[in-house]
Amino acid sequence: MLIKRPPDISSSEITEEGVYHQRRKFLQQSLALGLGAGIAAHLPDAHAGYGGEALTFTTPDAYRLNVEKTAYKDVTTYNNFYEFSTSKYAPARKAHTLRTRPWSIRVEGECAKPGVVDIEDVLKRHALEERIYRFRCVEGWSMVIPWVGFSLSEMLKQFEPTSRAKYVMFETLVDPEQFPNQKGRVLDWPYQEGLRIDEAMNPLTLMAVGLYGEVLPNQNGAPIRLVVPWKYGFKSIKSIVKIKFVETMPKSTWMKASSREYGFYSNVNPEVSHPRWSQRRERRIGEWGKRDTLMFNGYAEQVAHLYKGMDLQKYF
Ligand SMILES: Nc1nc2c(c(=O)[nH]1)N[C@H]1C(S)=C(S)[C@@H](COP(=O)(O)O)O[C@H]1N2
Ligand SMILES: [Mo]
Repeated sequence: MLIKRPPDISSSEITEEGVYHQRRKFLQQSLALGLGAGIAAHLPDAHAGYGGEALTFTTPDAYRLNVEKTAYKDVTTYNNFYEFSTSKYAPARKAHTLRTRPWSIRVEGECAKPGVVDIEDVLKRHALEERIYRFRCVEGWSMVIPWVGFSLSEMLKQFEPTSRAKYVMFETLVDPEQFPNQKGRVLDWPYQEGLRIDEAMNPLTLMAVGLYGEVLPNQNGAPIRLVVPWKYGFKSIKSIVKIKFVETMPKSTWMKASSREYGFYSNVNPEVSHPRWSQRRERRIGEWGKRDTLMFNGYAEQVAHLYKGMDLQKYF
């Protein structure tokens, strides 16, 4: 069961601006409907009210990024999800064909306890946290998104990876009935991604099941997707059905599509340009100008040590 958490009344952050307007709008609409008295008790809490099922979670201070969040509407209508379309505006319209229940994830490979886990059990097992992460696409746009989820490491540990588990591979569901664009061959399905085991075990690496306090909209990768905030958006694979511990570096879908353009690491790095897009600057969706892209997308303190001594021009 997913229950709404108690109202969050931290009001000091500029990020609460949008919420304030949302609450005021709700209040005005309610008054217009003549609901009047007792309305205060029914105000949506700081993160609910977008129409999805509300989640219960805590908001650790460590992940309260004090920058303005990208509007919910932009986060949920400007999406890369090639299983639906190569157009960024189409997934929001088309994603209703994805059925997110029942849903399970097969975990296999180099681990002592492989198995199939049901999404409901995953949700019961892991306490959810809200984490506001910068999210940057290789194409040069970025967003700030309040995700809800748990550290991937918490989930992986339970399968007891062996010492041969040097990498982790992820796969998205294949079902052309639910993902109409899988009838074509724009990418080599299933969509696959990979992380080195220490990247996968870094606490920042998130298994997201929600955003803005509610379950993930289908177009954002429901029911469960990866979010790796120091890597370009395409590493954050959606609608995951398989996780495999492997000994050798897996090839991601994008490496297979163009190994010249997409490397395994894909760390956000203003110094290393993509053949078609400079990575020096980025446009935050909803803003006019461009801002400088930060090393590791602003997460250097947490992850730079993972790449110590590596030539990041070579291992891009
Ligand atoms: N299965 C799957 N996962 C995917 C993609 C995709 O096409 N299919 N696109 C990737 C890219 S390029 C980006 S930028 C992000 C977009 O996530 P968002 O729509 O939640 O912003 O998802 C990534 N994960
Ligand atoms: Mo992307």
